[in-house]
Amino acid sequence: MIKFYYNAAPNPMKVALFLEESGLDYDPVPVDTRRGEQHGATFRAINPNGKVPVIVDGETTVFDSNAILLYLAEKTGKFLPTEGSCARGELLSWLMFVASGVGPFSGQAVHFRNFSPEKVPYALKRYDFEARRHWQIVEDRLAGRPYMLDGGYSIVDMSVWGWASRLTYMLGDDRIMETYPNTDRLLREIDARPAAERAQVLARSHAFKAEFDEEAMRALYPQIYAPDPD
Ligand SMILES: N[C@@H](CCC(=O)N[C@@H](CS)C(=O)NCC(=O)O)C(=O)O
Repeated sequence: MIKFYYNAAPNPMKVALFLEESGLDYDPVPVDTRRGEQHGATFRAINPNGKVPVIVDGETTVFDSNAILLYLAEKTGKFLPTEGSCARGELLSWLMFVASGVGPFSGQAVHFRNFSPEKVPYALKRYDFEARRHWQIVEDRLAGRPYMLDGGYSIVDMSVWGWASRLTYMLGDDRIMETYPNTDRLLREIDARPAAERAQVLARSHAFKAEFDEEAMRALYPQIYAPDPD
């Protein structure tokens, strides 16, 4: 059975969605990142990057949410576009666009808006601007097509869904979904799927630490406590 190391954050939730959509048997293992469990030797042995999600499938360990989505889609043959090099090219392009653009810029926008110990106007502006630019590309892609890929609901939509639910918080803008109506439509459609509801039940089934105290800050943002570079 697949072991699934997770918490309730956007990247693990994409994988929870896939596992629930596909009906694969899995054993969820909570990793409380605010308590620093991602830095323990046992967890580091399976993911040297010290982040969730990770899956262990027999002899195979896969870390990074988008790598896991691709691995599981290829393993099951589900939520991939139909065959053909154009479809494959589209899949890889959009999946990597989310992995290397939407995800990191969204994460930094959240960080500099909500967690940075100093308000750095330039960093705030850059990441807010870049996050909005990437989300506008998603929004435009979804204009006139129901899903990110022409072949139907796929792992790219799951990957977008993980972060889309955090847009309001990420950009500090209560009306942001009015700016991105197509993204909002996809988010609501996926939220209403039984698999997404089960993924949310999983997220709530473990009492992850809620407080954002010094232990959590040290675990998640160790650079704050690191010596200044020369
Ligand atoms: N690129 C990675 C990012 C994973 C990631 O940042 N995970 C967060 C939760 S969403 C985490 O484990 N944070 C703990 C930490 O940074 O120490 C992915 O897509 O899986």
